[in-house]
Amino acid sequence: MKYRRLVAASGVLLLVSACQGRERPRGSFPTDTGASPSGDAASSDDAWSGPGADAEMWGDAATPTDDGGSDTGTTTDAGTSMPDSSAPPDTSTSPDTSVPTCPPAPGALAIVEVMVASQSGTDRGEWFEVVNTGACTIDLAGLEIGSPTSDLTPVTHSVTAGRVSPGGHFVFALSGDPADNHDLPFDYVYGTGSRDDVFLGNTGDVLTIAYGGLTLDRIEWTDADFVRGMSMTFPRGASPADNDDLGLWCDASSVYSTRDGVFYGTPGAPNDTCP
Ligand SMILES: [Ca+2]
Repeated sequence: MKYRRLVAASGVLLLVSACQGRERPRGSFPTDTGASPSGDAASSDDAWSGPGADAEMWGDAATPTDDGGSDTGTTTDAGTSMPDSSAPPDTSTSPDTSVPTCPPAPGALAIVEVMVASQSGTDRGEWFEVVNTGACTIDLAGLEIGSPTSDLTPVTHSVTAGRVSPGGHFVFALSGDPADNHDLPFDYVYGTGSRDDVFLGNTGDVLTIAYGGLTLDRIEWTDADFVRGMSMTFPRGASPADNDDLGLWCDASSVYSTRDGVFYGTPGAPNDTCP
């Protein structure tokens, strides 16, 4: 399916609070009632909602396991193509701290894959992937992941550590537990296991990555824009600068896990192509 209603944009001022000042609603945690991985899109929101507020820091949840980058990527800016399958695989297992880094910057980091809902019920199998489209290894510390609750309360997580080399893919996971994320290969965990986590809403939501108050990329979807168990995928070979072109996105076709279901996507690897 195409994602004509998705929105990706850069260069937009992010109007969300820093983690220290964040307030979260307390309330219900709706149960998903949507379709199976082979069926229709999800029909309910898994984001928390309700009145009240509770501030909580997020940094302790970060568990980087891999720098996720590839030192062999060939892209140099957002206007070039994503790495394709002919590129050498990402074999990095730990950050090389001797490599000079750049901070996240507009045009150098793009959201290219999003698993809004991996399954029905309480779902902690959500994840998303970014690609470094610049020429410099990016130090992801300080990157802010943002997604509001269903009542539009801002929720952010400030990334504590992580590096992604030029052309490299980097996977942010809600959960680092293989039983929750279906054996997902990931680079960083942004969830804490609490209801205050950043959740990707199933009835429609927005995901942003920002740095220094500037939004670097933004993806918006509705319940009609994804299939449960399949990531929304920006196709390999297309320019991330074109991820505003909603017709270019599609459902992933590669299977990355069969643990407790069948899950489609290419976490940490070049994306599938689209029909
Ligand atoms: Ca991928």
